[in-house]
This record gives sequence, C-alpha cells and structure tokens, in this order.
Amino acid sequence: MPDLQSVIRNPLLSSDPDHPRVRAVLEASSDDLANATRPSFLEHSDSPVFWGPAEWEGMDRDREDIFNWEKIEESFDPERFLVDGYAVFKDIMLPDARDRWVEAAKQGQWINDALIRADWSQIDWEGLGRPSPENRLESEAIEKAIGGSQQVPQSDDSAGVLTLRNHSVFAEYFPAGHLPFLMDVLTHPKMLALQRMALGTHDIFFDHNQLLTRPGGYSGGSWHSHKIGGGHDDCGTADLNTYRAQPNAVLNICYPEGFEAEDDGGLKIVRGSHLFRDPSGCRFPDDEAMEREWLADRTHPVTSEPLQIERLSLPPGSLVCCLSHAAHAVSPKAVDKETRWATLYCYKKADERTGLVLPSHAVPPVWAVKAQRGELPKVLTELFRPSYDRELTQGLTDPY
Ligand SMILES: O=C(O)CCC(=O)C(=O)O
Ligand SMILES: [Fe+2]
Repeated sequence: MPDLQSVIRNPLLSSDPDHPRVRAVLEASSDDLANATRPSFLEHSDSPVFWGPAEWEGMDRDREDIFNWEKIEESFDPERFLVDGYAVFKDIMLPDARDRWVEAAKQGQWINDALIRADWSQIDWEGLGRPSPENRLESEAIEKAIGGSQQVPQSDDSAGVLTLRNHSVFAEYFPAGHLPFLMDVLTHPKMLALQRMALGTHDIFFDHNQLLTRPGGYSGGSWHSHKIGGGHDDCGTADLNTYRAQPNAVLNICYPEGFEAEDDGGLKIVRGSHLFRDPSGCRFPDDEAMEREWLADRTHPVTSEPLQIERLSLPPGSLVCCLSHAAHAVSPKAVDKETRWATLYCYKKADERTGLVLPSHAVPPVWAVKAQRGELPKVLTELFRPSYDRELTQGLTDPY
C-alpha cells in the first residue's frame, strides 16, 4: 500500500483501485477535482481545466496558424533525425504565435510563483487525495525557486510538492491546463502533424508538458537523457530499424525567443548519443566529466564519427525535436541576461512490434478522468488515451 510519501500519480492506472486515496479522487466530480487544483489565490481566469463544450469549440473556431510549415518540411529529413537523435527547426513560429508563446510562458511562471509564495494551508489537500502535509517549504527554498523551473525541492512529498506537481497545481507542470494558448498548441493540427512526421506514424499520444524557464543567474542543467520505458532503456546499442520500432518519445522544446551558444541558458546535445540507450549511465554534472567518462571512448554507431558536444544557438521562434534517449544539458545563464522562456511538449508512439503504448503518468488526474468520462474534445481524448486505457497500455500501470 502506498505510504504518504509516495504519490499515486494517476488513480486510473493504479494497481490498487480500492485504496482510499485512489477512491477519493475517482469518486469526485470533475468539477470538484478541477476546483481543488486551482486554489483561490491562483490567477485562473480562463483556465482550460474549467472549459466546457463552448470554450473548446471557441478554441477550434478562433485558432490561428502557429508554424511556417514550408520551413518545417524544408529542414526535416526523417532518416537524418533517426541517425542524429534530434532535429533543429529555426525560426518556424509565425510572429504572432511567437509573441503569444512568450506571453503565455510569462503568465505561467507568474502563476507558478504565486503558488510558491502562497499559504499552502488554504489548499484543499483532501480534494487532491491526501491529508494536509506535515512540513512546509523553507523560506530559503522558496526564494531560490521563484522565477525559474524545476527549482522547488521535491525529493519527497512531506511538504506536498509532489502532490501539487502531480495535479498540475504548479503551472510549470502541464501548463497547457492553465494557459489557453499553450492548450491550443498542444492540440494544434500543425503541432500534431510535426509529431506524426517526427515519429513516423499517424497514431501519436501525449506524454508530458512543462515550462522550462531559465532566469539570469541560472547555474545550468547537468547531462542526462530520458527513459522511454517498456524495457527499452539501459539495454545496449540499437541499429536504426530496431530503434525506429521502439515506443519512442520525442521532446519538443520550444524557444520563442531563442538563445545564444554561450552563457545564455542554451541547449547542448550530442548527435548519435540516443542509439546507446543509456539513460542510467549517461549522467554527468558538467561537460568535462561527460567528455572524459562517456564521449571519449565512443563513436557514432552508424556514421563512426567521434561523439561531441554541440552548443546550439537558436534564433527566435525555434523548436528542437529530440528523441528521449539523446544526451542533453543546459548552459548556465549569465546574471545580467534576460530570462530564457521555453515550453516542452513530449509526444510518443506505440511499440511497432507489440502495439503497446506506455502509460502516461504526467497527465494530471483531473485530465485523465475528464478524458475517460468523455468530457473533452476528441483530439484530447485520443492524445490522453495512455493515461486511462488499460487495453492500450496492456495492463501496465507504470512505464518503467
Ligand atoms: O531547459 C532546457 O532547455 C532543457 C531542459 C531539459 O533537459 C528537460 O526538461 O528535460
Ligand atoms: Fe531533459
């Protein structure tokens, strides 16, 4: 039985449906659950979590274009993407979309900061499926977390941080549920077309969505890659056809204002590193360690070129598509530079050999429940399917 420190991430995929905390969430109405995720001290005018049919229809009706599709097609080569593990799309956002993207990222950060600063005793913890937390965040931790992403301490749930993350009370986790424009992007026909092109299949699913705000003074992000689950991690190098057939996930990191290569919170990445499928082994604090301990004795399994760190520099309106296993890191941001705004959308596909789609655990419970109850538009119901359809996930309750 899960104890208080282990959050039940998605009650619909829980292996323990009779657990009182699972039942508390599943027996609630969608409205009550939505209300619990938006405490009154949060700015939530027009939060998509409260939308009904009229608002969803409005989103479709008023939708504008976001990408220059010709540029996307020109810069994408599917074979190259599989060999490199990533593809860079420079300046593909239309000017108006770019502005709205920055505005939404700023608003999302503002909502996130409001939660970090708020009095958490006002939160409806029972509504989120747990008693009031026993601990509070330290004020030093609060100050450090303001204005950036992934900065709130969350090694356990003693202060309730994991619960607030899981339910997307924090706007940085699933910001599309807070900001109409980011929801528009998540379901936008051009965004979905880009995913179908990158994953090489029509049937695509949603995995997770985050804000990635890097303010001046950000100390940088260490080298890592992400697991895909299903036994396809830490299992040795794959040839291209094996790799293609896996239940791959693609991270789309969207940089509406771009970044420079040095001291600007820019993305660093290693071409070909995904093919090693080594998320547990390829974790290093800095470039020197990465070069010495992982890159030095490896060459690209297909091209035989030496593996090396690439420090990207991107103009405004850019997007990087990156396979989950590709090793990446983030450069520090100089103290005197303006915040780097970014949002991440991750989509995935089925295992081509078995049809298995791995469970999505970063769909907040209220969204999984709404999808299962038929309360969302068809496109979202399908994208969220791995968060509630146990046939599709072949009985698995956890991706790993
Ligand atoms: O901030 C970035 O550019 C990348 C962040 C990242 O690696 C991640 O969210 O997994
Ligand atoms: Fe990452």
